[in-house]
Amino acid sequence: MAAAEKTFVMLKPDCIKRGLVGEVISRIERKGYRITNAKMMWLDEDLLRVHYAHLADKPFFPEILSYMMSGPVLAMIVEGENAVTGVRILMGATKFEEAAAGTIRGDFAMSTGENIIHGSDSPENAEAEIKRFFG
Ligand code: DAT
Ligand code: MG
Repeated sequence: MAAAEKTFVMLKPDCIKRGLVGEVISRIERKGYRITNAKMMWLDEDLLRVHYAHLADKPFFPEILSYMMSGPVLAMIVEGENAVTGVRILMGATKFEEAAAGTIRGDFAMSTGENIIHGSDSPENAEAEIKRFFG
C-alpha cells in the first residue's frame, strides 16, 4: 500500500446552510479516508485572496469572496492512500453542468459558484493549504 497522503478539504457555506455536512463527510469516510483534523471557521478577505489567488482576475471573483464569507466553513485535513486525487474524484467537476451524478457536486451543487466543497488539486497545494488553514 502506498503511503498515506494528506489533502485539505473545506465544506463551503452552502454545504453547512443546507445541512449536508454529515452527508459529505460520510461519503469521504465510506471511501476509506480519515478526517484527522477539523475546525469551523469564518474566513476573512485576506485569507480568501491568497487561497483563490489563481482566480483574482476573473469577473466572478467578487462573488466568490462574498459567497465564501456568507457563513462559516468546515476546514478539514483528510488522510488516506491517494487522498488528493481520490477526494477530487468524489467531488466531481468544478463546472456545475459537468459534474457527474454520483459525485458530491453532481448530486448537490446548485451552481458553479456555490459548489459545496473544496479539495486541494495537487499534493503541493495540499501542503500549502494545510499550512494556510491549520498553521
Ligand atoms: P475547484 O474548486 O474545482 O478546484 P477552481 O479552483 O478553478 O475549482 O475554482 C475555485 C472556485 O471558484 C470554484 O470551486 C467555484 C469558483 N468558480 C470557478 N470557476 C467559476 C466560474 N466559471 N463561475 C463561477 N464560479 C467559479
Ligand atoms: Mg481549486
